[in-house]
Amino acid sequence: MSMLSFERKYRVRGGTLVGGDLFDFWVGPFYVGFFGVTTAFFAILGTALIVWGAALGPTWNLWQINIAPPDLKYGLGLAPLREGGLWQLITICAIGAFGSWALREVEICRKLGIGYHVPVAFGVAIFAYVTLVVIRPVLLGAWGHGFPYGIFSHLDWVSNVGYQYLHFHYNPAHMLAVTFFFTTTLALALHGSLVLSAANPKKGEPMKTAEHENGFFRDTIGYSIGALGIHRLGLFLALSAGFWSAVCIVISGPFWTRGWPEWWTWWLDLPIWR
Ligand code: UQ2
Repeated sequence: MSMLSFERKYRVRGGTLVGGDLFDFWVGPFYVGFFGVTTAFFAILGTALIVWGAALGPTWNLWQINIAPPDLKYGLGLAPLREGGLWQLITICAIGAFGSWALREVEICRKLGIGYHVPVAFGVAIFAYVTLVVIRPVLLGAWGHGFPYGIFSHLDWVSNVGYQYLHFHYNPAHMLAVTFFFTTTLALALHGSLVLSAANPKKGEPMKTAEHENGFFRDTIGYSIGALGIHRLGLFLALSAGFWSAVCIVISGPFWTRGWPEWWTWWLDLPIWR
C-alpha cells in the first residue's frame, strides 16, 4: 500500500511503552507495536475458543450459540473446559485483547503527541465489561455470575437478572445510566444535525461556519455551548452512561439483594413525614 504524502509526517518513531523499536513499525496503514501483536494474539485465540465452544454446543444457529459461564458450584475456581472453563479462557482473551487495544491506542497518542482521551474513553467501556464478568462475580463469590457469551443467551441473562430485582428501572444508578444514554443521543443528534446544516449546504451554496452554528442556538435557546464545549459535553455524557451502567449492576447483589422498588422505602422512612 502506498503512503500518502502527508502520512510520512505522522509516522514517527518512538512513543512505545514496551518493546522499544522492536515492534515499532506499520503493516499497510496499521501501526503494530508490542500491543498490536498481543491484541492479535488474544483476539485470534479468543475467537478460536468461541468457535470451539460453538462446535461443542447443540447448534450453529448464530442467534442460539451460547458459551455459558461455570455453574455456581465451582465458585471462584477453574472449571472443566466444557463446563465453563472455555468461558473463563474466552474472558481472559477478551480482557487481554481489549487491554492491548487500549495500550496500542496509548502508544499512538504518544507518537502523535495528542491527549489520551480516546484510550481513556475506551477504558470506561472496558471497565463496564470487566465489572460484569470479573468484579461483580468476584464480589458475589462465583464466576457463574458472569453473563453468557451468546446473542440471545446474554439477552436472557439481562432479563433474568433484571427480574431477580423485581423492577430494575427502580435502581437509581440504572436511572442515571439510562438518562445519560438518552442525553448522549440527544447531544449527538443536535451536534450532527447542526454541523451538517452549516458545513454541508446545497450544491452551489457556500459553506457556513462556527458563527452560524453559534447563531442558531443563541437564537433558539439563548445559549451556545461552543464547538469545543459540545465535544466535552458529549464525552462527559457518553462516559457517564458507561460508568453508571457499571455502577448499577455492581451494586445489584453485592450491595442490594432485595427488589429495587423496595430501596425507595428510605424516602417513606424519612422522619419529616412524622
Ligand atoms: C452548540 C455548538 C455546537 C453543537 C451544539 C450546540 C457551536 C458545533 C449541538 C448546542 C448544544 C447545547 C446548547 C447543549 C445542549 C445540552 C444538552 C445536555 C444536550 O452550541 O456550538 O458545535 O454541535
